[in-house]
Parts: sequence; structure tokens; C-alpha cells
Amino acid sequence: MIVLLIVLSACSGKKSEGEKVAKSISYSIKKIFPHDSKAYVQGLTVANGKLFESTGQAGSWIAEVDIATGIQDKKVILDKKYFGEGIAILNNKIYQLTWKNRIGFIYDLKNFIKIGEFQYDHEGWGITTDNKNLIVSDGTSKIRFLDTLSLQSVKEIVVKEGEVLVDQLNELEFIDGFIFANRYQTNYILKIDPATGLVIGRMDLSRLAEKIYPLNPSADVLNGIAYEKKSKSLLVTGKLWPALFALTVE
Ligand SMILES: [Ca+2]
Repeated sequence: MIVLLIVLSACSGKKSEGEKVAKSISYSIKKIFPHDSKAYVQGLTVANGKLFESTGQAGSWIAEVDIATGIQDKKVILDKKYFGEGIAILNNKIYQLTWKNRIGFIYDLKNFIKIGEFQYDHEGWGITTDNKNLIVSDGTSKIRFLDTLSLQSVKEIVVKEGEVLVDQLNELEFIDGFIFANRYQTNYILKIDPATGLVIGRMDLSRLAEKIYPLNPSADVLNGIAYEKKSKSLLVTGKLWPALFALTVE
């Protein structure tokens, strides 16, 4: 009886440890599309069947991009004092963050005309939306949910794997009830539960990076997640990557 109890307790201990560790998410590469290798990607999202992309550094821009060809249209180029970061699209508006300028811009999706600005008191990194709030990362382990009218934070989560804080959350995408985040300077995309902040899954995109660096030795890190609902494709790329990958998540 004593032996049996010890065995049972060991099993239950193992199970609770297992629940704290993010599950590995497997995927296959469905298609590889051309991508502008000069684009220092900071934001990527899909709306109306088109890809929208934003970049950082001097001459930061936002463009509508044809997924199949990589050809850019309707480009907005920021004043050189602004370092562009992520973009999200909601209610026919594009919301764009800047890195350290602490200002965001709002554009009309149809004509890219700037229709508003908003301010915040932290760095701007990634942004996405669950169709209710804008969801923003700032380089720490904190993710803020913004009211779409006031652009003020109405909820915050702290991202953790088990008990360990997970920071450097960069480009974001909200897919089927979960936040997906590139972790800066890694080849990982994390799947985060928006209710708890817990990292529940992890995709290792090292094999994509391995394809990219021989093509462009100056290519930088993985960054950029978009979701094409119709084909259920996860579209991913990186800073100065000459390719955009369409993945099927398994
Ligand atoms: Ca995104």
C-alpha cells in the first residue's frame, strides 16, 4: 500500500510539472513567397485578403502587399524621427505603434490617410486585436489590452511559462482565441492564453531561419506573424528576410 501511494504521488507530481511547460507546436511549410529583403519587418497582418506590413528604422513605412508576388502598394513613409513598430487593423483602420517615440498613428485602411494619433508611456513593440481591444506588447513580459476609443489600457496580463516571466514579446497575432508572439532574438513563436498570460505552446522556426541566412547573410531575426483565415495559413517572415512562409499548423 505504501509503495502504491508513492507511485501515485510521483505520477501526479509529473503531471503538474508537465502542465507548466509549453507544448511544442508542429507545422509544415505550405508555400514560400517572395518578400522585400530591405523590409525591416515590425508588423504583419492580413485584411481583405491582402497582407499589410510595417517596418522600422529610418524611413519606416507601412504598405499593402500582394501575398503571392510581394509587390507593395499604397505605401506610407514615416517622418525620419519616427521608428515604426507593429500594426493592427480593426474597423477599417490601421493602428501603428512607434518604438521609443511613445506615439501611435491611426490611418484609414482604404486610402492610408492619417486620421488620428494616440500616446502611451512605454515602448511600442507589437500590436494585434481580438476584434474587441487592441493588444500591445512593449518589450517586457507585459501585454496591455487597449480600449479602441480611448486607446487607454483596460486590462494587462503578465506572460509566464510556469513561474518564469517571459519578456521580449515582439510582433503579435491573435488567432482563434490565442495570442501568438514572436520572442525577439529567438526563432520561437509563443502561443499565449490571453486570460492567464501563460505560454501554452511554442513553435520552433529555426528551420525557416536556416533557409533564409544563406540567401541573405545580413538577414536579421524572425519577426512577423499574420493569419490568412481562408486558407488557414500562418504567414511568417523576418527582418530583411527575402521570403515569406505560409505554414500549416498541425
Ligand atoms: Ca501580426
